[in-house]
Amino acid sequence: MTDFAAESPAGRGRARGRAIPDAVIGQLADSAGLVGQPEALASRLAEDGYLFLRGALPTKLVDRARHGVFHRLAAVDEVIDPEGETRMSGRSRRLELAPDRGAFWQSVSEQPAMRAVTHGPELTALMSEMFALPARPFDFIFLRPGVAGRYTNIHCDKPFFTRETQRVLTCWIALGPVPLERGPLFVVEGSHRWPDVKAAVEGYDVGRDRDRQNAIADHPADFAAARGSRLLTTDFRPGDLVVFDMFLLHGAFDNHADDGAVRLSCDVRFQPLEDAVDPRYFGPQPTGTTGAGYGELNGAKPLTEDWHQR
Ligand SMILES: O=C(O)CCC(=O)C(=O)O
Repeated sequence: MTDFAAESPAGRGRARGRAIPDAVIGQLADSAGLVGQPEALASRLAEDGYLFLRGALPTKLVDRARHGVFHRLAAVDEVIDPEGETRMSGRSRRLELAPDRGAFWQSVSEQPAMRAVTHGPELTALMSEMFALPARPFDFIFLRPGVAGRYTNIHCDKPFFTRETQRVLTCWIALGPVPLERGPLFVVEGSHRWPDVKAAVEGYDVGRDRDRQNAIADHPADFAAARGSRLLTTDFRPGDLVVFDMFLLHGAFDNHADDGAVRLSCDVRFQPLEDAVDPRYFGPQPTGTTGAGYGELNGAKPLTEDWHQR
């Protein structure tokens, strides 16, 4: 694996305002060369807990989706230059023009150009390779525009998505450029094998067990250092994918781009077509994890609201 620090000036990755030291940051291993070899993909996924596929989706497809989303955000005055170097405007008319937050966010998330990415034949074919079975995407997706200061705390996905089947994979998609300054996804190297992580989420269902806490509040750099692990990431380009299992710990760095650039990604889960589905995440009006539908997502909040994903 390339040493990320050797390629990248120190301090480009930050979490909660603090630069991530070189010793705990590393480059995701690119498995794009394994596409078309289902057995090799499955064994790399089992080994590493993730697959990073550089350039897995056609740039044109992803560009259309990004432009579609940013046009909707421009229409509520939150971003400027939706087809160029999209930046936050610092203003919002979202709640005045579209008072139903959930309905607005569902219409942005499920617009045809987005569905062409998340539910199109390219991604479904890839994910079917991972399962070595016909696969289907969850209808409910997590579209994430990230403006300055936003980040995601470390957590794993099992407590959200495995009520009906354990055979679920998350697919995180860079819908635009997400270099280190814009708060990319990171995964905690080797964490899918840690017995205490597995034990902590055993039997835990975020939708039912409201008194439990999934996110790890520790600073990601301290957490990785204490475990002798690293935070693996990259300078993502549009169309790059990371697929990961339900136990792998992950989060996202701060968007600290000094030009106000908005980071755009989405994450969508896949499962085998033959497995039972969790009705919360499927159908024309999915209720989502808590029952609030698309309104429960951070993306449903105006970009000017101060929040981060705990
Ligand atoms: O993109 C992010 O900020 C977090 C992504 C995430 O938590 C996921 O894909 O499960």
